[in-house]
Amino acid sequence: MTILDELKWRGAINQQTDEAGLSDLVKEKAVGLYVGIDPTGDSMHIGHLIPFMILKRFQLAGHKPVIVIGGGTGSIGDPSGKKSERVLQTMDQVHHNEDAITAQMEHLFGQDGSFKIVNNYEWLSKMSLLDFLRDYGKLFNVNNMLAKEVVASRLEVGISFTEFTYQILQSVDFLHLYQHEDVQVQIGGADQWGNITAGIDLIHKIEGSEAKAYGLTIPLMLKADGTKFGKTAGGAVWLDPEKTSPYEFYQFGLTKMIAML
Ligand code: 485
Repeated sequence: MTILDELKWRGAINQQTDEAGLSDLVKEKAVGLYVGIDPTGDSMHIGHLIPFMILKRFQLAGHKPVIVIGGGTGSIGDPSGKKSERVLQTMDQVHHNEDAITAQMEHLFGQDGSFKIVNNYEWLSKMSLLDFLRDYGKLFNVNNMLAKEVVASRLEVGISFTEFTYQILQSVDFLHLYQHEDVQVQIGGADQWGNITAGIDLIHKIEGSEAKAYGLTIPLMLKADGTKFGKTAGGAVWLDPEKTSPYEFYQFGLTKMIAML
């Protein structure tokens, strides 16, 4: 049984870009995989935990996880799953949140060096506007970008050019990690499908259509009553014990999640 069979058995896979290709790859070698998170708060919440626990399962199976802290993308704001435009965070807020999330990741993934944490601020902040437009913008077709569910669902209320470009930035990340960190797989929640597939398309355009890059999404978890998992009457269920006590966290219903973890 491969790690992918196990995840399937757990009901932890929503969509895959190439099931057979990825299944062959994980049998062949230790694969580099990544999950990204934007530092929009100073703690992860329970909704983040599941994709990162799945990344951790790959680590335990001998693969090589990379965690991307989105200092660059977090300063823009992912429109995925948002009904209206986000308010920009100050760069001070972004950097403060990066530190808090990085500490939580170290806690989750351990200190043994079998994973890597990188911050996309490092490469995205160095890209000039002309590089962005010439090297990447030219490879994105606006018609395809408009057709992505995330953008299409915002056309009536409107979307700024800033948020519209978000999918390009996340695609540049996947390409960067493919080229420099030996990453071939991106994992995210179901709302990340459009961003992940945009990244694979970019890799294929730049590295050739035979380049082996794959995407896998995890189902959005809903409570039995159909409402969003991870929210209580008081707000989100945080991993920071100062924000949600271990008692409250347990009460929230860890038992409901055990099969997924
Ligand atoms: O290269 C990347 C840069 C940023 C991101 C991913 C890859 C973050 C991503 N765009 C995003 O917004 N993720 C959400 C976040 O940061 O809160 C959530 C997703 C959820 C799951 C979780 O992150 O909404 O589905 O992927 C880990």
